[in-house]
Amino acid sequence: MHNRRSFIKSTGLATAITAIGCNASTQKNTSKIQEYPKIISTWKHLEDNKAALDELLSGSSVLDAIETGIRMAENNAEDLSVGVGGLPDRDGNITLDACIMDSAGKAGSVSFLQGIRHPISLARKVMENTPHVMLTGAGAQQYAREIGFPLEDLSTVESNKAFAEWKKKSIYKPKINIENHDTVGMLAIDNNGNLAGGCSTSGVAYKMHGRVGDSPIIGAGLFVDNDYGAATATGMGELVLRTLGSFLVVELMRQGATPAEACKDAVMRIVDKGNYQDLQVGYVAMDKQGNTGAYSLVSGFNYTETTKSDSVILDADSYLD
Ligand code: SD4
Repeated sequence: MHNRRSFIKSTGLATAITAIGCNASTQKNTSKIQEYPKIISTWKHLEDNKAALDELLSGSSVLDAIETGIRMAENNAEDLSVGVGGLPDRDGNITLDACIMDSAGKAGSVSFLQGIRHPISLARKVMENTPHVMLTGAGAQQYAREIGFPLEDLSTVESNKAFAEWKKKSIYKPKINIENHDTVGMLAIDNNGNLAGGCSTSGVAYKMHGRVGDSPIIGAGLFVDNDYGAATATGMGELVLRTLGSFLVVELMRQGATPAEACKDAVMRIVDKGNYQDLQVGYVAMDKQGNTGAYSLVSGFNYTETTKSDSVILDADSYLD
């Protein structure tokens, strides 16, 4: 299980896919300069990472790169846990959560948002154009409408079909490696070593109406401290919320842990508290030098790392097989 990595060919990337010679679990948090710029994201987001990297390479800011990459994931109707085509709650409503953080430590977030295609962009507007960090529900939608975001039906044939199928039995037992994954948490570092991050999701499928997970909560689904590093989470949000996981990962890096060690320690914090049976949580992290790492509760979590020379999907080490 340990040190397992898989390299999956990207059809969407012009760059050749090659194995990089470092291992997430053995990277050291040293001053070694990694290849800049770099994008890392939860799950298989090759094309979204590439969009983010291209944005950076065109001269845009690291925050623009994050917004661009995540907007691409939100637009992808085949991704059943982000944006358009996201799986609904148990009443059939698609409700979206997202947050964003920049290099200056500013943060913006929206939660329990309906009918808005790009929650990440709205989170950025909250961060940049309001005195607040977080808007939720009808208020978030009202703000989106006021600043010109269109109201849209985000359901698709696929998401409606999946919901109709689920309603036949209405059993709520989230299986995150199987039906609820693809939530995008993305971290980026630019040529100057500046970090930014974002996270966007439709949340756990068939949740209670009004349920909000970790993804829009600063410190839970995402945390960026430009002096030390950044982290983002995926999986069963309740476990991440109870341990303020992404803040914990960054704090552990601040205390000297490598990204991989910090992700592992944050997962072990969940294990120590118990009540994690049959649930998944995965963390990815990047330090100020661009070193990266990941760890998950259960095997099956993978993440995507993209530089100018490589784009690879990596299997995270895990506590349970
Ligand atoms: C949530 N953390 O709403 C999200 C779900 C997720 O991949 O990450 N799915 O709890």
